[in-house]
Amino acid sequence: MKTALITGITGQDGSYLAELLLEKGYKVHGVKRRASSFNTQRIDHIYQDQHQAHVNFTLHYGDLTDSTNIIRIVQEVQPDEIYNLGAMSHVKVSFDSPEYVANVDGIGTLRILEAVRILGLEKKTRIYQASTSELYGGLAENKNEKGLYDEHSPFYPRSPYGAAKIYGFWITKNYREAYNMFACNGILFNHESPRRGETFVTRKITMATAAIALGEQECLYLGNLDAQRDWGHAKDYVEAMWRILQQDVAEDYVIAMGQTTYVRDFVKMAFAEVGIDIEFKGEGVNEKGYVASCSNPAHQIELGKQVIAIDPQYFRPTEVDLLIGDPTKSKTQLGWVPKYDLAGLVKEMMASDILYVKKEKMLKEVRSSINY
Ligand code: NDP
Ligand code: GDR
Repeated sequence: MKTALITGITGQDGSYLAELLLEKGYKVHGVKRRASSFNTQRIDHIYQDQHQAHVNFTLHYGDLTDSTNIIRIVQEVQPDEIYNLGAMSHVKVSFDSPEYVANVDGIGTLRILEAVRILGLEKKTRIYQASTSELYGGLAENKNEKGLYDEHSPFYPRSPYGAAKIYGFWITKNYREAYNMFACNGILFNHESPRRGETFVTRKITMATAAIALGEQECLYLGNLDAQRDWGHAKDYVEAMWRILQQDVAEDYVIAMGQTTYVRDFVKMAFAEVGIDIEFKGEGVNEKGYVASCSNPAHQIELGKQVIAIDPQYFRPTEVDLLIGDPTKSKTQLGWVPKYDLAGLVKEMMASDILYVKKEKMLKEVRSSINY
């Protein structure tokens, strides 16, 4: 039975990866941060009573900014595999807390690598580092001959998040070369799911679409609708992470769908799931007041009502305009085959958020009917 340690286990990817590894018979340990309110919603369904006879899922309090804590956890767990998914992962927020993001996403990666080295586990422990398509920065001239970003494309990060992650990328590669450690980067393009954080654009859109369709919200405020992203499903992407660590040789891999979509088209796809056609109107894309209107009134929306508006607070000081990855290496070398396409992803996210909004609506009604 293999033992895995996952940092960022309470996040979107951590939760799916924990499920996958438990299915494969691993003992799974996760690092969770102490918070003043519950932060384990995504993994509560797999939590086990620690008093049971056979416990194969254990959580440890910890933080990637705390070296001694990381060393102690690695020593206690003696993992065969570490998946370093913990990060301050929001690109826009990284402009507000650049030093913190450098500490967690950059130096945090070093702390994991050093813990393994200090404890003499270089031969035993394989390390997966959660690298990102944000490293490329979306520069058109850096794409390959197919017009995609691959493992050889140059990097040009466009945010404090990207800059911190580029340190994580190179220090992982350096420890592989310097100390012969099995340490790999997965350069993952955007991946989403019903468990995606509510402030990332896809989830923000699916939650708001459900709320608007059910009469619980008037309007959805977004930033740059002209950005293009290569979106996949997080369930497929955690499978790729695992495959990367099962290879004979440690290497870096791009994980992507190879197709890119405008944010505005994601909006249209989400609204189409609830039978609403969105028509975008307006001259400049990024001007305040740029409108989208509903031309096919379903549910409680009247014809022509503005349901999308631009709010410049969501623009980034420097933006990554277009991302599209080349999954050739991961498909041929890892045998990775994604099960979801974008349409399936949007369908699943919408179905889940409709249910979520309905539940919240019911709870609100019940609460307001109770006389405390
Ligand atoms: P999430 O934001 O959903 O999860 C991030 C996780 O990191 C959470 O468990 C969070 O804990 C934890 N975390 C944050 N700060 C710290 C810290 N100081 N110490 C320890 N843990 C911390 O991200 P995803 O699951 O979407 O992404 C997983 C990883 O993959 C991240 O490193 C991200 O940067 C990277 N990535 C993600 C992509 C995507 O499209 N999803 C694409 C490419 C890379 P808490 O729950 O307490 O906040
Ligand atoms: P991204 O994801 O920055 O690509 O990083 P996000 O969903 O935040 O943004 C995607 C694009 O949508 C545009 N956008 C908006 N974004 C947000 N969050 N909110 C809005 O209202 C909005 N309106 C338009 C953005 O400008 C951007 O162009 C994600 C994270 O998971 C990173 O951790 C990961 O490394 C990368 O994906 C790959």
